[in-house]
Amino acid sequence: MLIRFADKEEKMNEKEILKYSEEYAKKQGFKLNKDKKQLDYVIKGLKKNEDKYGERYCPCRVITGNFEEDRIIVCPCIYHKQEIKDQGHCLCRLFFSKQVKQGKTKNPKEFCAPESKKQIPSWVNQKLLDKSRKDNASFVIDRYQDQQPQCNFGLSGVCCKNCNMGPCRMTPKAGKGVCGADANVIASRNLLRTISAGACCHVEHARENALLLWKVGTGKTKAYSIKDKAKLQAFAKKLGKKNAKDVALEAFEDFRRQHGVFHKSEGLYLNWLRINAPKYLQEEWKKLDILPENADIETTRAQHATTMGNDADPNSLLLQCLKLGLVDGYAGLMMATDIQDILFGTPKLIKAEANLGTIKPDYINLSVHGHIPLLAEKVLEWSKKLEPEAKKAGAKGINLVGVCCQANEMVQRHGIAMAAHTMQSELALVTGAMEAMVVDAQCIYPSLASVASCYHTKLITTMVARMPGALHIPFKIEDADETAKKIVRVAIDNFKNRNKAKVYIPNEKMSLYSGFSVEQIVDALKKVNPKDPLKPLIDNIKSGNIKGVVAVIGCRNPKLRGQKFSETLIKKLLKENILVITTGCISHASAQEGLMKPEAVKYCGDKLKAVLIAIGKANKIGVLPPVLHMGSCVDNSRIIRLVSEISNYTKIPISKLPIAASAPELVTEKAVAIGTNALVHGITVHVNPPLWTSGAKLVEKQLGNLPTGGKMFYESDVDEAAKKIINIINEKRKALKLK
Ligand code: BF8
Repeated sequence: MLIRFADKEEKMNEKEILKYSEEYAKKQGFKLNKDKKQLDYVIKGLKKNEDKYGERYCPCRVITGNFEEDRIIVCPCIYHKQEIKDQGHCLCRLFFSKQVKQGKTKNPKEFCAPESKKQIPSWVNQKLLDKSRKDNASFVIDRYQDQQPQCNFGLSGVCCKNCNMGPCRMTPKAGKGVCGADANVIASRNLLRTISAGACCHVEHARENALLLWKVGTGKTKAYSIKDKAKLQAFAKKLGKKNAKDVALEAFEDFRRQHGVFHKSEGLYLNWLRINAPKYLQEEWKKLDILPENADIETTRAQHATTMGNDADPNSLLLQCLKLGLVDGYAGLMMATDIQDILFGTPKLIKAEANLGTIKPDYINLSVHGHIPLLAEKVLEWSKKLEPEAKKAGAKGINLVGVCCQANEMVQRHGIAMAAHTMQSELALVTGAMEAMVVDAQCIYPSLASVASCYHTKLITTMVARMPGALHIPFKIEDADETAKKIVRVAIDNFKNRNKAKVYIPNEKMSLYSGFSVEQIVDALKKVNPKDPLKPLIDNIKSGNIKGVVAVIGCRNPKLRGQKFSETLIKKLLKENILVITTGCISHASAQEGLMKPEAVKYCGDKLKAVLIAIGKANKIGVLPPVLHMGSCVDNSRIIRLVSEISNYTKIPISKLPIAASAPELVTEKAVAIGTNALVHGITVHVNPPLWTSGAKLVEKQLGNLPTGGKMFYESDVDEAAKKIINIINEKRKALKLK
């Protein structure tokens, strides 16, 4: 029997609701939220729901309109006691545990379902947002608001539609799905599917690169060449091969090895893992039986295992998650990065600019958005070659800019401006000054075609991306030059259609340094110690001048709304003398905040500041930026390579090093796969907003203490997140007997 907030049928006014809440809290040994603003927000929400639905439904949860389904969320809802036990307060923050010290005041709309479209992230230019609404251009923040409140079963990970007896969702009344799967089975199956989907994106990316390397190596294309011959030779040596073609064939081996049928004598698992991962970890993974046979077979097995009636053991499913983390890390991320470096050059220190202000009023603006740089590299080449045509069309030239991870790829090798992260991709079109946007794969909002139609912009899809209303130009390696030329000409021809009255480019841009590949970091350290470059880094970590290293990576998430969560977290870490490395959309966020330029040293503690000045001086750039840009999301492999090198050098396992990772605004399945890759290496990973596991306690517990030493934790309060990460670093230092 549910406890009803009020046993009487008559309606209550806000004062009465508050009084009932107080009495209930007292009776249960809870306390009410001491933040009057937050409290008032929830009380008003309860009253509003009572007026609208006849019941005081929890204002932060989804209401279906069917009382039989919704009765569990009549305040105080079925979840509140467990939530208070787990996190010190209920979801709406109406009731708190007496033991919990209430943290810093939050805007109530940060935790409760928002109703207002007025509240926008701090990084959104208000004028541009107003313009998007005036122009009827759809925008991610508005769509997010329209989705509120989001489904609570989905949020807690306890719904399943893997078969047509469902969809099923776990409730106190029905703790098992029709097939008998419980919350832990459902959540771990869902998680494995998520990681597998994310890994597929990176594996496809790596495969495209391997195909290009093979075509270059066999002379099937003249459009591309090998830019980093030394890196190719190094990989050829590691693989016992001599040339690009054979290196590519070894890469392909990682997509088809089948024990007893297709495998070479040198190993039964991924070549890219065998030649790159620390040996002690390969032994540990072997014992856990999670070494992947080949990328395709493991993703197929994950699909198979998670269908109804196969693997129903959460522990077994979580081990498969770790295996898929290895697939993602080696047959995806690392292979993609390595081959890109071989083909397009290994990044070196380079200066550039970020944010929407890099779109230029008098130029033909062309943006490359997506992830796989094969076509973008060619578009860059042709945008330079066709400059005279652009001038003939009346423009000052062609301004090529990058969006999302394609920006990270193009900035680290060529200094191309990072105009927008994924959540700003629509705003780049709302400027009214974008002649064309070419998209290839991943993180491309399906809304872009409709936004482009509000302006003169041509949206061009290639590779896997497709959208009704977009111009689709297929990409083939053999036709890369023709395709790129065609795309640049679409942009040039479209310049005449720009409506000047519809142009608004925000005056927001920031300088940054990029290009911190592991090779560049080692080169910079060589200026300090030419014979033993890693030594100065290790010595500074040992002495505490650098207290630790934290990778702050991943996406921008509309759930974070008004907060500058990532930027604040980074500043808090820098203050504690923790060096920050970054990739993905958080690189855009860091750059826009000015954290990837030398002046950001002002946010650092004195010890870290001194190290950055010393390395900067030795490299003649004054001061090294405190947030090192290591590239796109596939370049998270550079982070793994860096920590592996530190581990090999110090002979300390990665799980014991004073390092951590944070995905403070995680969005995509890819990001979950990347996080799993960090976990399988023994790294502690902070995730926010929480993934869909809160309804599956066993899964959450296991993720917090994995057999690889990796630990995942959620924290949505930025002060607490910083505190917890700093504690992790301090504990690891203590265990190593470092000051
Ligand atoms: O792959 S950080 S929103 S762009 S998934 Fe996507 Fe997330 Fe951005 Fe790069 Ni990574």
